[in-house]
Amino acid sequence: MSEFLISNDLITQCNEISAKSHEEDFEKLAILLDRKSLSISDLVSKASNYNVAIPSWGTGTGGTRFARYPGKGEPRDIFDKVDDCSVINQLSACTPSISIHIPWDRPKDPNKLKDYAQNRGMCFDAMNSNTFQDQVGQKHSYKYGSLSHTNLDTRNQAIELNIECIELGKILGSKALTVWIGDGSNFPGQSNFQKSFERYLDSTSKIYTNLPDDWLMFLEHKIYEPAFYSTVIQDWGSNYLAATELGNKAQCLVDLGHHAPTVNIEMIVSRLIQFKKLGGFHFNDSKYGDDDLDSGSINPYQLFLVFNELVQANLEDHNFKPAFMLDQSHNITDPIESLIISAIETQRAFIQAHIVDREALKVAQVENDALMASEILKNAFRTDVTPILEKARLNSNGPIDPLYCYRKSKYRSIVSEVRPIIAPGSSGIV
Ligand code: PSV
Ligand code: MN
Repeated sequence: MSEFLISNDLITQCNEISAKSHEEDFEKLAILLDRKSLSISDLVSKASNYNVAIPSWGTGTGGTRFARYPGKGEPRDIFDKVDDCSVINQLSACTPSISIHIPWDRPKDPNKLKDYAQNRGMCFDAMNSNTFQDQVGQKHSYKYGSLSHTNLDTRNQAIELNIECIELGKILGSKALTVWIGDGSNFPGQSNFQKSFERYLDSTSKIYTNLPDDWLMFLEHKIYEPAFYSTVIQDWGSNYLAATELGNKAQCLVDLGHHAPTVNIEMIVSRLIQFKKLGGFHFNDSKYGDDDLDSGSINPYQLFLVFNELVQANLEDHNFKPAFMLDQSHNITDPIESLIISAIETQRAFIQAHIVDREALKVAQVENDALMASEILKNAFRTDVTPILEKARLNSNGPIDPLYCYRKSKYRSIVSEVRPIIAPGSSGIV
């Protein structure tokens, strides 16, 4: 039995308040979906099977390049982060796994961490290696790069950290390594594009050799930041080339914030799916750059269009199951609230994508009926699937209204009594 941190009695009490309106809304939606020959209970079970991983680093206040304003009761270590993630999972009922970052979350005793997480009903998702920041006492600096650095010793140090992530992940039960590097240049001429890509491929192939057979290696591209002129894995094209060079276990990971503002991300998703190289996602939202805002908070239609591609691909090939993760920075909200709502927003887009009338869409496409095709998509997007998400949570002993229940629990003030206030002043994460 998992030891949850929000009492079941509180969830039951909260649910009593909204039970009647939930049932009424559910009935109404069932009728509406039935008219479209869709079964609401099928959609509820799809929502129940939906999972998105929580980034351990998202549980603390993120901050910007300029400042970080720590919140009350911030997690002190990976164990507190596991606690917060378990609250997110208990209240969203769709986030049972944690993606951790090394060395930020390096456990002294990985077996103890695994048991602790299991006890909270959590498991470990992809491991992440941080070679974009120097740590105290580190021998070689990553100021001028890591896996693509001109110096062999620096590259080897970065390779070693990735191998350490794999070894730790094996104990924790993880099955994937996500590699994102900050390597790049700030000035034209500063680096030789071709040679730095060659060095990156050489380093990643050494990591790849250490990957267990049942693991995947996710490569994450990013257009800029911290490098502002060029990055080594700048775009999905470079990512695809690298993943293809490495082999089948290497897959591309799409972080929604890592593209130029006007790029058609859903089309990139489709291309990578077509060539069997889409391995995973980092969901977030943005208006200008890698803003790391809450998923679905700025452009929910784009999120839906991405899921439209994912769901279509999964209907065509049931084995297609990319890894879903959130990757956000919470600067002005309680990270637990943001992560609950964001997880649910991705689940919402997933269910809305299942409402798309695929047969009608096919006909509209063949007949070049552009307006009808667009209406079919908008029709699904406009459908309020909230009662389906509520029912999926209810079926897992979760709350109908997670935000209300979280605030009623006073979890943040309770933990802030034992978690000391962190001094402000530093800048935030990348
Ligand atoms: C980089 O911006 C990134 O998206 C990568 O996934 C990192 O691992 C994460 O953010 C945390 O900084
Ligand atoms: Mn990311």
